[in-house]
Amino acid sequence: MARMTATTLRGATRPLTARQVEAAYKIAKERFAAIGVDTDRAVRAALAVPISVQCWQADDVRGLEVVEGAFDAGGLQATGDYPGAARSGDEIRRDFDHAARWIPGKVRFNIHAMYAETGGKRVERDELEPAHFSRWMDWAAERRLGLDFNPTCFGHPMVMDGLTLSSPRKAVREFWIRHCLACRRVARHMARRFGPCVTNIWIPDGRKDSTVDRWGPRQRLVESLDRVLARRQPGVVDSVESKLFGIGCEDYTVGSHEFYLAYAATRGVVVCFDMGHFHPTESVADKLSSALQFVDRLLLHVSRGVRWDSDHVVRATDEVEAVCDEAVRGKALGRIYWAMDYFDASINRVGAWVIGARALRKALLRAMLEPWELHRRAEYEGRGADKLALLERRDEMPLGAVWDYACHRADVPTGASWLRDLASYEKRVLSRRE
Ligand code: RNT
Ligand code: ZN
Repeated sequence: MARMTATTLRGATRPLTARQVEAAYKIAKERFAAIGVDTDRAVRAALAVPISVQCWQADDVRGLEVVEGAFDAGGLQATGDYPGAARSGDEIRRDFDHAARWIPGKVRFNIHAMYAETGGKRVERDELEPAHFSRWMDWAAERRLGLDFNPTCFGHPMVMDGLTLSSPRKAVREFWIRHCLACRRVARHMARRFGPCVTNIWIPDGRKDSTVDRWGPRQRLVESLDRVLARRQPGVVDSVESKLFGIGCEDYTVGSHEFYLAYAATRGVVVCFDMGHFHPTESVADKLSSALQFVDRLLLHVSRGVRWDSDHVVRATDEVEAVCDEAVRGKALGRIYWAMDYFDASINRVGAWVIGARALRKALLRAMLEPWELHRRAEYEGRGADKLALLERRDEMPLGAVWDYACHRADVPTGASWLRDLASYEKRVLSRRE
């Protein structure tokens, strides 16, 4: 039995030859062409969508700051104790260099203020400067990666009574305003070097139980955000992210969905939808065609909540496929920033990155292979049965062959063949970390 398993795994991770990939693609291409879909175009378009990969998957959102004591993580919880978490910027970069070889298409890298490298010196968050991120920038320049950057308004002693920008204490609010302003200066610097830098503000502010003042914190948050965003910074793509609840903030989240959607629409900034930040039965996909009537652009934090905002590794689930479908159907790709946001400490973390990025890319490709006009016509002509049958048909089309071809074109391994390399990286590098 054990031998059987080993043999099967070896089969599953055997790389396809170029010949095999191309032969299967040729057939797939014809089948898609018959329903009016140009697979070459879809592959090109799917590989061109930038996906921003989150640095915080590498180290369970610990960050690199020189700090004393432990702080409340602001409701973020990486669970699991799989060995190999990165312990320094160098280790995160090394891990990502490895992961990047298995991720097809255009990628960016997403860092947080808490990943400042200050040479062992303690630097307060409101005093951060571009120089504290120069190692990230030099690395990104060498790899030709774009960079995104976020203020870190959690995991810090200035989070008082669970509040930051909405705190009733002036000193607390001012500290976080200064932090966000400092981050926008860093982002501006990054934008100068690498082009537009998405700078997303998420705060943990909320209350655990039976909140009686739901107004004050929201009024203060409007004022604080207005101060942070008063002056546009060239190249900085400002964005605000809502949440439904957090651990310890079950009753009230200051920055709710309605709050930020209205804020973004009235202030002309980008709104971020994190797929784990809504009620589990709520469709994030359905929000695209509503929000984009009123805001110019969206940031999507692609995540996978399991029962709660658990930040599981992204897979090509129905929800992710639906979001991609909606983006493509609405011809809205140029108005959406794609970023991944999860952190799983219970599996190989490099693998976690690769699985999520490949799954999202595959879902984008799938969306681009939809014969949408055909489906739409059935809908408008009242042929409901045709529409359902055609949608069912979609899953019978050879997406896998086109996906393999896309990987092959992007010069990354097909199928699960990268798992062999992952095992060797784990053995040589990750398992040696304490
Ligand atoms: C938290 C938000 C936020 C963070 C990252 C680290 O619930 O999703 O985006 O996950 O910024
Ligand atoms: Zn998020």
